[in-house]
Amino acid sequence: MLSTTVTVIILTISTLVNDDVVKAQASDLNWWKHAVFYQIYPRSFKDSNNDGIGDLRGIIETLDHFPNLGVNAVWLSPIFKSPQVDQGYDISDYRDVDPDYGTIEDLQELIQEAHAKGIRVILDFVPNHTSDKHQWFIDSIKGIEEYRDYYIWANAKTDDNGNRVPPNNWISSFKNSAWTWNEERQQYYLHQFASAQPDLNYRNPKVVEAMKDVLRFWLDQGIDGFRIDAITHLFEDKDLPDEPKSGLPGYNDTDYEYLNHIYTINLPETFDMVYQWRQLVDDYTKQDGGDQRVLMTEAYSDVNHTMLYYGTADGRRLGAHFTFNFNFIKNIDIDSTAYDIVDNAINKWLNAIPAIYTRDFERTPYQWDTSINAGFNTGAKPWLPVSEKYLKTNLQQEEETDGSSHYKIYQALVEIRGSPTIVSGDVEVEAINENVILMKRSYDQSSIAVFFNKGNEDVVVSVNDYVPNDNNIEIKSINSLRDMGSSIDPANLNLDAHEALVISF
Ligand SMILES: [Ca+2]
Ligand SMILES: [Ca+2]
Repeated sequence: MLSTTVTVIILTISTLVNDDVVKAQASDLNWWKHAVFYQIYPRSFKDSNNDGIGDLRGIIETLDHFPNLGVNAVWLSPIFKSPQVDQGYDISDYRDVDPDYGTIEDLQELIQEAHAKGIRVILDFVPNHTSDKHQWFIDSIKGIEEYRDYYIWANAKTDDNGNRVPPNNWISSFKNSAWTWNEERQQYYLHQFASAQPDLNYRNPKVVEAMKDVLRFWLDQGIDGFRIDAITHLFEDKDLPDEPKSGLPGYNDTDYEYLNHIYTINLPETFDMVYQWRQLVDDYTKQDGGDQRVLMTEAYSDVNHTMLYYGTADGRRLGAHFTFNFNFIKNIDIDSTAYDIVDNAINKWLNAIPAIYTRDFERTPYQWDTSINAGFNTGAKPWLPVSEKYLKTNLQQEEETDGSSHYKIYQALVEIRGSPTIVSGDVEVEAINENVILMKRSYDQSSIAVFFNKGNEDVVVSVNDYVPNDNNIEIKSINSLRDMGSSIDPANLNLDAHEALVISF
């Protein structure tokens, strides 16, 4: 786990030209290049009114946690009004906060208080689909002129037996047909996700404008940017052609993987829309002044497509400020060798562009301290059970312990990440052997290197080519038995199983 943390932190550092550091100090247009982002899952973070569900006031109460940790920006998973069919990614009102989380006034207060503490606030933007409870969809079903073409409606086809069938073979990411019949409208509507999440029709200029208005609405509330959800699915081929079979073994015709999604993901129009949104936030920043508002995209795509989300290859049009790198998750697993990790995940990415990447794996309530329900609330049954480990594993314990803790290691990593060597240094990534990975950054006579042994056995390696005899251990993983401030012997570096070290020289 810790070695993962080390990798992620070090790789989050942009390969900035040196001038950027100077510029960043003079102007906050570049703040996002150096910031550490923290994803908050509001439902599980802190429950202020003891109803079992984390909420915005809970986040307000705990804001000091972030500067203490070294975090400068928080991204909130969706907090908008939603029937919660898909964890809030099914939005029934883009301009209001779900009562589970509080009110729009709470959000305004959260933004103000966060800004006062130097923390930026990023909201989730879910443009591909609304909830089927959104008024737009209700009016679209009724055929009300303004909203009739807000969604992707198509007539049924008839099979050889005279049965009604969907207009094509497209499959939802959540399995089965991507089309659901609507009795009232007597047509099918498209949903690339759940049937309760009808896809918006971005070929309708009214939809494009309405969603741009949503972005402006939140910018007017003072937020610092958006993380755009499920962007790859925005546009579909307007002629609705059948998709070819993928030929992948082990899937049947109800599985998403059964088809090769050439007509439903990464269409050129989708990239164009991201460029339009980037123009919108840039124009807003220019007109309103203040710091750069940012766009981040989530795109489960190959590197070439992912790069297009940053902008056109000729650089004439800009896209997202950064895109999450899912190669860390998709291209490697626990059995990957150091060579696999360097080749498949790190270099593929560094050869393109590095970006900030965070991800939470746990949705159970946050473990603050040893009080009831780990301090998530004052005793009401939380919406998900609190981990039984909380008496031993909680923030307070990790902060107050005299020994090492993941919290302290994370803090130290965030701090070292701000050093000029890490911010501006040249980067070198090597697999020393099957299990040992080296990442090194050098800038102006100083270097910082990270070694970690991902293997289950201890190992001895020679790293003379990378590290001089005169070196200092700055940070060590929680399992490491070394003394802080001691040095390693580069001719004979003995790394325990899963040991990770950050060394300066
Ligand atoms: Ca609550
Ligand atoms: Ca779509």
